[in-house]
Amino acid sequence: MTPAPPSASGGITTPPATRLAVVGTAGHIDHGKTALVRRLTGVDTDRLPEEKQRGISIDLGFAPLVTPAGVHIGIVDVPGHERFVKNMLAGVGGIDLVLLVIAADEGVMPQTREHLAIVQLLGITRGIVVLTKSDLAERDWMELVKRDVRALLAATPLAEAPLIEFSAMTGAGQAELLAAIDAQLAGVAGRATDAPARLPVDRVFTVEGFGTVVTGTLWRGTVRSGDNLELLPDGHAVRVRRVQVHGATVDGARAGQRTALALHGVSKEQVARGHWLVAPGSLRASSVLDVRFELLPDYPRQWKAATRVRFHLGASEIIGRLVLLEGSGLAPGGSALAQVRLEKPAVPARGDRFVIRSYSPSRTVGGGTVIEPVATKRKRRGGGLESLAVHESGSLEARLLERLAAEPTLASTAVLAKAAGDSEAAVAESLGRLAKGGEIVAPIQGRWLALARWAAAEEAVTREVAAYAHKYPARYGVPKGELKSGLKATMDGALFDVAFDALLAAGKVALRGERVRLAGEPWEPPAEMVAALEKLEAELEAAGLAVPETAAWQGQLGAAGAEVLSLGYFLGRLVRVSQEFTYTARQLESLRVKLAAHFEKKPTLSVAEFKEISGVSRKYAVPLLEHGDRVGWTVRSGDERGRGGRVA
Ligand SMILES: Nc1nc2c(ncn2[C@@H]2O[C@H](COP(=O)(O)OP(=O)(O)OP(=O)(O)O)[C@@H](O)[C@H]2O)c(=O)[nH]1
Ligand SMILES: [Mg+2]
Repeated sequence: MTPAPPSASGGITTPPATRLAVVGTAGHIDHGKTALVRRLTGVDTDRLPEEKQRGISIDLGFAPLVTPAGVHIGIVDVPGHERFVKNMLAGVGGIDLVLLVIAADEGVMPQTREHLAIVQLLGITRGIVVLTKSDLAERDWMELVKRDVRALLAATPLAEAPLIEFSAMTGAGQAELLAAIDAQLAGVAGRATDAPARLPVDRVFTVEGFGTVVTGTLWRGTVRSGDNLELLPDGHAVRVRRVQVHGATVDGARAGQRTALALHGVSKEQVARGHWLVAPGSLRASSVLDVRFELLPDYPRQWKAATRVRFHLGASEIIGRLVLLEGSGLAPGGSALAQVRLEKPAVPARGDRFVIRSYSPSRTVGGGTVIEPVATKRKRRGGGLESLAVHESGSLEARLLERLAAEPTLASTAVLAKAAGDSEAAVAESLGRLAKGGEIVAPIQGRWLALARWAAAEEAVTREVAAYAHKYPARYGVPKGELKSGLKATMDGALFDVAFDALLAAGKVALRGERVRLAGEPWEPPAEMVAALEKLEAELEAAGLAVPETAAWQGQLGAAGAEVLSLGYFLGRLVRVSQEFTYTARQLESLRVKLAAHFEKKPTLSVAEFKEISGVSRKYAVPLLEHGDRVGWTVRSGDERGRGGRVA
């Protein structure tokens, strides 16, 4: 990225008709990958001083190329040294086509095999074998090497890949190679430019006047200057200050382009290779993933059930454990459902391909596909694998149904789309079909629920209400808050609320005060409790309005008395006027009548007048007046009170 003032911006987004592709090199050290790229593009991708000095590539290099057919290509040149396979992995993730470079004078070598394995594990199916340094090979030898290569590729998706003889020295084979690239790319489908943006960061640096700049291959979507993006896994909000594609400032970049983005909102220190820039909210960081793991056929022994590994996804390398969910081990060449548990979060999406390398020594041993990007820790052979199998290969509808059945609460279309790794439109359509088929409940407040969950929730609420009535026959029913918190383990608050409201609306439960009872089950307070309540009322009334403080007598009631008290409150026969005082409803009613009479004569009421009317001291007058304000007998203004609406 060459520094340029913002005014130099104003380049245009690559026209939609322009075909784009990312092409990567692969192959053993010193086999001529960088020389090939230089021959095709004129760009020397070995830019580090150490690379120049040692004559090898260490990190990724990038160069643009427009093919004879007009495809705009970003070439990613990778290092071949076995110590830098991790750098190779950081660049090869998003490529459409691989150039497997094999020096004709040396033939197939260890990193030829390892890079080929990686390409295969990442699901890259388009490739060209470039037999380079053809100027150094005799014809017979060349034929031998070709036979070797064919044997190597036989069981791979590259079995039919063209073999092109090439020399970076003489330029021989260049036209054939370019033609082969065009032929291979002819079948490449354009990437989803309308999907949420996703870019694995493979380089970070600063440019004077523009601050932090990151580069990467835009895997999907579009990025324009001014866009807000999210930097994951840390979750920083950033804004794009400037977009460049191959050194030229443009208004926007689209999927399939090598992209450099100048960012607002993060320092260089906050970004590293392996991070991701994504459309805000489109992906989540996750340390536990359910996957299909494939072990390479040349792995020397049985794979152990839980093994420390290096997990490579996008440009990230994260240490973790690969735990088989089925079987006690895995034979070379086999595959199994497995769980990846990472020491730091990755940013996976459903369907992503990843590579697994052994922890030490680092060696490519396998890879696989992400099934559940955000998973919870599972027990080995702990069951639930049928569900995982549905998520692996079921239809979108089957997967949505499976997810809703496991979802303890209502889920929005957006959340389900994210989990399914599909577009919201497609997910909404499938959900609509499921609802029509009666398999899920039509959306409640825009959120969905499996029918089984819904039935279970209603059943649980009903059961709890009945159990409470059975346990406490003297009480009308369970307080709603207690019911909700008692069911917390089975359903969250949102689900409880909708299930409860539905039961209420359907007339299956009745609500009186804050207590809930099954509808149609008559309730009468037991006669002995009513008698005890009457006695308590009589005691309170005996004191006139100067009742004893509640705390003074409440403690002496005992368990049965406490029940009577709460029955009195529930029936409204006792009223807690303040923290200190409880009155009977009859006492308050006669007070209300007196107040009504007062207001017939005078529109206002002072504390002194109230004391006179009620015959109590200030200690009682104040809480009684405040009670009057609350229930609408009086309306307070300053020290005076006017007539409330409920005193007539
Ligand atoms: N004679 C001849 N020499 C070549 C050719 N291509 C590359 N070389 C030489 O081979 C050496 C290695 O070439 P590079 O292009 O650096 O090899 P590389 O594959 O990029 O190596 P790494 O990136 O370190 O894996 C250099 O000295 C090149 O000049 C070729 O076609 N003919
Ligand atoms: Mg090189």
